[in-house]
Amino acid sequence: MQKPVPRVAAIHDLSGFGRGSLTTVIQVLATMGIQPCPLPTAVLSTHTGGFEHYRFVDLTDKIPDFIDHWEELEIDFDAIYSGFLGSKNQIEIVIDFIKRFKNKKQYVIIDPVLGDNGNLYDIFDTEMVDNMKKLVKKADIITPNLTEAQFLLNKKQKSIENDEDAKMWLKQLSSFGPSIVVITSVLGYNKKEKTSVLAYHRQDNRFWKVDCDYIPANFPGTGDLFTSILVGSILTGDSLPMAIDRSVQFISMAVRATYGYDLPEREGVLLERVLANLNIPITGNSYEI
Ligand code: PXL
Repeated sequence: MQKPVPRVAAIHDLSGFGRGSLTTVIQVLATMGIQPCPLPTAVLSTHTGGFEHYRFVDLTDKIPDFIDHWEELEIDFDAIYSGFLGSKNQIEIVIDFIKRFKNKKQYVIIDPVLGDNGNLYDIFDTEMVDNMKKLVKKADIITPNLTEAQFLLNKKQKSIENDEDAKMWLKQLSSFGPSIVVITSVLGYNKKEKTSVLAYHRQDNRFWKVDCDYIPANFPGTGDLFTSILVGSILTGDSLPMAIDRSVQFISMAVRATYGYDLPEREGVLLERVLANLNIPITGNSYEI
């Protein structure tokens, strides 16, 4: 019997305060009618973006035993979804997880979290980029931001300025393995006051672009929000451009709902205020390029 509720193995850290990683993944997937099965890679008091002295328990040594238990139970997943991973060992654990739980009707979604705004996060170096490339090869869908795409492709060029560039970057990332590539946070493509999301679906050989208004704010956790909504939308039957539209429209609404308050950006967007809007009808805003 087909499962009444799709099931996702969510391999991310759990950061108690600040919104992002598992707190975001669980809320988004559950609201979209999907069962999130968290496999926490680490537990932190807060995320690392803007908080000092955060407390951190690394669960790398414990995860294999948890995975063994899931295998004993013969749990099958409709998607395997990983995000922030703290070390080479954690990347290897995800690769092993995919090998053991992979089935034909399933999506493997990897958000290759490495950096933002042109830089790698402080805790990462170029060796981590090389390790992430190995994981990306195992994915069906990847969602790097512009910075991550640049590092994965080892590009000197810092942005994507036209359709020709966009198609080249997307195809090059897809040639690593994933049949769907989505690049987020592309600034200055065509119009200065917009940011764009670019996407490629290899089987259909189609390219997509979605623009959204640029808001001068930098809330951590919006990358997790974007990919979680994309996973939820695709698993509930949206096409790729509609899934991207849903993510982009929801995030702009969440940012707008937050921006008017004088709150520290490091606490993330007011997700709980807008969560119920995840399932409202959306307007198509994507263009084929
Ligand atoms: O949102 C990505 C992310 C996830 N987990 C932790 C982080 C970050 C980004 O900074 O610090 C712990």
